[in-house]
Amino acid sequence: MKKLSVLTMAAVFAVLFVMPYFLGVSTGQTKSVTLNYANFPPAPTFPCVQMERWKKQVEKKTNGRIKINTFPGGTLLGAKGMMDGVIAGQADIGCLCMAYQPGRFTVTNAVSLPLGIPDSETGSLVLLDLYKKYKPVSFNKVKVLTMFTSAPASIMCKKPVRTLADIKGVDLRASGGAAAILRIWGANQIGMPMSATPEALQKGVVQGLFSSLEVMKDLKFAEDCKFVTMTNTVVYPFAVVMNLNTWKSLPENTKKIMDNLAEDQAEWTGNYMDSHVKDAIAWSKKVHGVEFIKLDKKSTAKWNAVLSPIVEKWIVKADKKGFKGKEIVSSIKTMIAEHSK
Ligand code: 3IO
Repeated sequence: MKKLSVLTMAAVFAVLFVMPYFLGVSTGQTKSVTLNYANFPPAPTFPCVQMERWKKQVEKKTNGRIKINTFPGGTLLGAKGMMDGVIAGQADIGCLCMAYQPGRFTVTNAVSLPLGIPDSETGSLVLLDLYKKYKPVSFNKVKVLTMFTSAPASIMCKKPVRTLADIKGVDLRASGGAAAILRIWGANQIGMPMSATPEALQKGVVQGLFSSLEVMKDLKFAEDCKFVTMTNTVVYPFAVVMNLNTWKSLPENTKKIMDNLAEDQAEWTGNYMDSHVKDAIAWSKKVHGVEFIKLDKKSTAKWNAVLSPIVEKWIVKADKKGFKGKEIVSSIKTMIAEHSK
């Protein structure tokens, strides 16, 4: 009697759990879900490096229940269509630079005001905090997985820019808040995503760009831009977003794993960026003989002094759109002080 019931139980167990396994039928617990993750720049750049890191973390922490297919280089969605592509479900996940649609992401783009964010780690944590504090409506149609920023931007150029007089009329590429800064310095600012910049530089459409310096190595800009002016002025903000239906379809424990990863991922990306900028500077000097032009204290003060109207103007504009411009700026200042300790 006892023997039989053990056998019966073993048979029932086999039918329920073991046989489906051999037949390739998944039970609820072992079912694996594959998600597509789109990114706009080429694979060696930092938005894609952080994408691969996030993929690895999620696959490991979910024991393979979630698989991520990554699409760098705009192969699934491009720079400007990223947000709408994810909303429409053309990709489950997308990494976007908010500077490419400055009117769309008013609150979070405020981290691109000249407020003195010292590095990417600080910028990334400030941006994520800002998002959590204000939960801007511009992200209502997606799930935000993380946010981060570039390192502060400097000028990479085919000719030397040593003074404010040198920059007048030079064709330089930048987007969003960084673009406003170039214009006030007197450059001929040209807007385009980073992914379009290598071709523009090669064709001579632009003489240089204003962004973080790791691209000197990752996109080989050191081959064309033999001069860098170390302005360290403004960061570019990024968001990683997920299609809402995809998010709702995920198991609770997976959602928890992804939520718990948000801040860790922001910090990791900031750290990676900050150390990679140092690598890229050393590499550009050694391999391509790039000259890095440092501005002394007096010049730095001069370059920064002309920027103050930008913040004032942004506050007026944000208020008109119904945001609390002044409060947002002072929140950012407080968050910078907290995170750069
Ligand atoms: C950036 C964008 C794509 C790949 C590498 C990058 N490094 C800094 C940025 C910031 C940015 O979006 C831009 O357009 O300068």
